[in-house]
Amino acid sequence: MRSSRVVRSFVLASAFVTGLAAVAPAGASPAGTPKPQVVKSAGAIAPQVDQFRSLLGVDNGGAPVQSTTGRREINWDSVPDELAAPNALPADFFNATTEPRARGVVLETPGDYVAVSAKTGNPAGVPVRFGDINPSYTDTFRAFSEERLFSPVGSNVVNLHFNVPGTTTPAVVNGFGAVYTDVDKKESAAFEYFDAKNKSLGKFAVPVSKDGYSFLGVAFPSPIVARVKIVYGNNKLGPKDGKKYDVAVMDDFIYGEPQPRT
Ligand SMILES: [Ca+2]
Ligand SMILES: [Ca+2]
Repeated sequence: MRSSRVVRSFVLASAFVTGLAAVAPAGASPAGTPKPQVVKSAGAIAPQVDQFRSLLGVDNGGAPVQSTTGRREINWDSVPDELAAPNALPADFFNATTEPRARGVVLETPGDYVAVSAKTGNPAGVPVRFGDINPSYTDTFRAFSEERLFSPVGSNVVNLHFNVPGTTTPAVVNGFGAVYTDVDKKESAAFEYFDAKNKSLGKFAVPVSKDGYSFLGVAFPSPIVARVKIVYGNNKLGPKDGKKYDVAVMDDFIYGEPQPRT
């Protein structure tokens, strides 16, 4: 049960969020789940991305240092060419023990592997924005931060697990949000949040933005998220984006500071 003080804080925070941007009521949380704040936007998403950053707190960077507050981010742009498309990105690339890769994230897919897209001027001449998988993607997808994007290959699902940065100690976070590019169909892209007992905390659809950007961020009142199941469009990368298939990929990930599970 929430105290009245906590409820009041939440109402005030919700008003703050509503005053700035498009905010949807969660709606999708199972009964008994702490009610999250949902920040989402399509098109010109930069204000909502910054709003979600503010909700989570200061950027703690990529050092193997524990903090009880703040957030971490991954924008994929510093991944070296040899670990970018057409090659796999190691699932634990951002769970290293040293700075700047100690960000407490492990990325698993039921498909073949996870990948970041190639960068302009790469020595092997690999097309940018996953044009190596389908040439049309270079035109279809847009980068929000610098040009590397992220996607699973061989599946349209990624399971994101959190560790205490720099360690293999399982962790929980108070929120996760991310940028998508080219979500064409309603509810074809979504995040589902799970607690440490693998109980769903709710599933939230990413807003549609054809040929553009979408942002969805969900922040819970305390660190309870152990896993986020991310669904990318309604098909894995490969077919041309069109009436039948909606392929979508992601750019920046923003999440609460991973905390040891209690
Ligand atoms: Ca990027
Ligand atoms: Ca699409």
